[in-house]
Amino acid sequence: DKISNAMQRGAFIVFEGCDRSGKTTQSRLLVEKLQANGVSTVHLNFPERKSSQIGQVINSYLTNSQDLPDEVIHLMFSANRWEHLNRMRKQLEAGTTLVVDRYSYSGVAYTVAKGLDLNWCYAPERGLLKPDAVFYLKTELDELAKRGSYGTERYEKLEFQRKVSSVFDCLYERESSYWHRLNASDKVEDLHQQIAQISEKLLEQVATQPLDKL
Ligand code: T5A
Ligand code: NA
Repeated sequence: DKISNAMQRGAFIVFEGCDRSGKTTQSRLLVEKLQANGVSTVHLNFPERKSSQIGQVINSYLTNSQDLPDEVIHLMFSANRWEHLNRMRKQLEAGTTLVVDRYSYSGVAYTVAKGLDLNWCYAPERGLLKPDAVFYLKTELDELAKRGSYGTERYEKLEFQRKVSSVFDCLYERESSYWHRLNASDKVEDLHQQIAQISEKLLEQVATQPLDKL
C-alpha cells in the first residue's frame, strides 16, 4: 500500500578486507550494476579524506606526514564516520542505497592490530548505523602482495597486514549473521556476480526494515 511504499529505504552495504583485497574494484562494480538497474545508489569510502578537517588530518597521518598517538587517530577515524552519519541516514531513508568502501570494522581491525583492546576500539562505533551486509574479501596475504609492492602509506607492511587479517577473521566469526566472506582470489567478474546476486536479494529484504545501530 501507499504507506509502506513511502517507507521503502535503501540498503547499507559495506566492503571490508585487507589492503589490496579488491574493495574499491568491487564496490565500484556494484554501484555501476545497481545504477544500471535503476536503483538509486551512492558510493562512499572511509576514511573520507577530503571534505573535512578531520579527513585532512587522517590523510596526513596515513601519508606519514603527521604522527599522532594510536588512541587519537583511532578516535579521528571514528569521528570521520560520525561526521557523515546524518547524511547517510537521510539518504537511506529517502530510498538511496549506500555502497561503502571500508567502515567501522576497518577502524577496529587496524587499531587492534597495534595492540589496543578490542572493546575499547569498538566503543566509539556504537550508535553508528549498522550495515545490512558486509562483504569481507579475504585471501592469502602473499596473493595480495603479488598485486604490486606495498606503497609508502603507514599500514602497507606485510607483518601488520597479517595482524589486521586475523582481527577481520575474529569479527567475521562474531558478526557472521550479516557478513559474507568471499574469496578475494576469485576473478573480478566472478566475485562481482556473487556480490550482485546477494545485493539484489538484500534490496528487497531490507526495504521495509528499520535501520539498526552498531
Ligand atoms: N583505516 C581505515 C584505519 O586505520 N581506520 C579506519 O577507520 C579506516 C576506515 C586507508 C587506510 O586507512 C586504514 C586502512 C587503510 O590502511 P584506503 O584508502 O581504503 O584505506 O586504502 P586504499 O589504498 O585505497 O585501498 P586498498 O589498498 O585497501 O585496496 P582495495 O580497495 O582493497 O583494492 P583495489 O580494488 O584497489 O585493488 C587492488 C589491486 O588489485 C587488483 C586491482 O586491479 C588493483 O590493482 N585486483 C585484483 N587482482 C586480481 N584478482 C582480483 N579479484 C582483483 N581485484 C582487484
Ligand atoms: Na581502496
